[in-house]
Amino acid sequence: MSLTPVRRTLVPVAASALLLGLLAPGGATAEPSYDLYEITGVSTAEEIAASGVAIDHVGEDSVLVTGSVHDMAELDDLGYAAEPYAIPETLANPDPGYTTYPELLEIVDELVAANPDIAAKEVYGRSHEGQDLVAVKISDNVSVDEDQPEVLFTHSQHAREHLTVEMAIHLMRLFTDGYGEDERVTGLVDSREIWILPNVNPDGSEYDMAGDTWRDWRKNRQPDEGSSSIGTDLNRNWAYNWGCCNGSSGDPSSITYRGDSAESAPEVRAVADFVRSRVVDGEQQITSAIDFHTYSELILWPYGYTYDEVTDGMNREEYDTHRALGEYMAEANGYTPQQSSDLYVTDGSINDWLWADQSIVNYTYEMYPKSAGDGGFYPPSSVIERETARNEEAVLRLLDYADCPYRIIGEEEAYCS
Ligand code: 0X9
Ligand code: CA
Ligand code: ZN
Repeated sequence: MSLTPVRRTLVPVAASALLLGLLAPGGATAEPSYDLYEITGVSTAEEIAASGVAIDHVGEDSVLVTGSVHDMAELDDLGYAAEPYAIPETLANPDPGYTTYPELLEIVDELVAANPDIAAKEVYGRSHEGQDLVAVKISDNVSVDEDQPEVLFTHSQHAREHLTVEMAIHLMRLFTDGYGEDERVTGLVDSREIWILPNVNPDGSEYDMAGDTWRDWRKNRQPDEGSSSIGTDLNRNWAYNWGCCNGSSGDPSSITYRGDSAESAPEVRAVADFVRSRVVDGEQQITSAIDFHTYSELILWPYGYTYDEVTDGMNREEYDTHRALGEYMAEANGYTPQQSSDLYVTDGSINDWLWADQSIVNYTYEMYPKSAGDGGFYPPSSVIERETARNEEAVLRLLDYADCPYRIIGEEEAYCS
């Protein structure tokens, strides 16, 4: 992984903050604003992540972070000099090639109407602002809860990671268009029950797209009691080892704020309830999952809260299964496979909860691009088709193994009989 930022058409920093819509008119901010910074001369993000900033990218000798002025002061105290980093001006405006939430809901309704035998929509909850949270089930006999291995795809926990919503749309079309056309896809749709949650943070996405410029928003849009700050980082709000290990912030103004308590974000509670609802006769039906993020082109597996491979609730075979399947998928899409804590420690992430609480073999995909110079969180929409199609084979490999992920290390007898 190397960081070679393309410093073409950089805009002055103050102007860039304005361009990104981070400063309110007159400079008064109702809530803290977050800016992009680069810290050079470091190659690990440990201490930096623990300070409460969000790590955007870990390069060979520099780290890109998003945080508030307050976060930066804390980093300064720790001895890290962060320099403002401006994204190319051409990438600062919302790109209409990305799908808005209302457009997504329309696409889902059309897709379900066109494929009523294999696709169904379920409203599994409401966002903080009251929007429908939707899941799409794809399987044969879709209206029946058959005894088939289930696979979960979650998208867009982080608002600004819009490419992940496009990934969901691509997958929904792959499974419905491919049904009856492509033998492998047909077999998988017939033998598995696929759940796609195409945008688990619609309030955040809408907010990020609603200005004249992208707003670089990460969290949901839930206010915090006793603070003027808005937003909980959904991927720090899950109910396993919540807030345990310096991998999140307790400060509501932080971009990695973990929330008041585990599952305090309605969006997290709703997904967690949905996953719990898939326990039938005491058995979790979902065997495997991917949570899509951007960016850096990585495939990450649990745990994120510790560097240990084998620890509480993760034995050697279980770890080796995660690694082997992660590496097998990475062969298909060219991403870098690693344990998530190798990137930096997080606590309260979906990965750790899905594994520790629900025994679901699961991954975070950090999609395109590899580096900030190719657009960071905001690559042009011209890359959508290529970068979503790129993950088809990797996703199909997960589905192939969904009957028993432990098969990949030859342990199906011990784990799946
Ligand atoms: O920090 C996150 O939540 C994810 N990265 S992102 O840039 N999309 O925000 C990574 C989550 C994976 N877990 C760990 N790296 N521990
Ligand atoms: Ca079925
Ligand atoms: Zn993310």
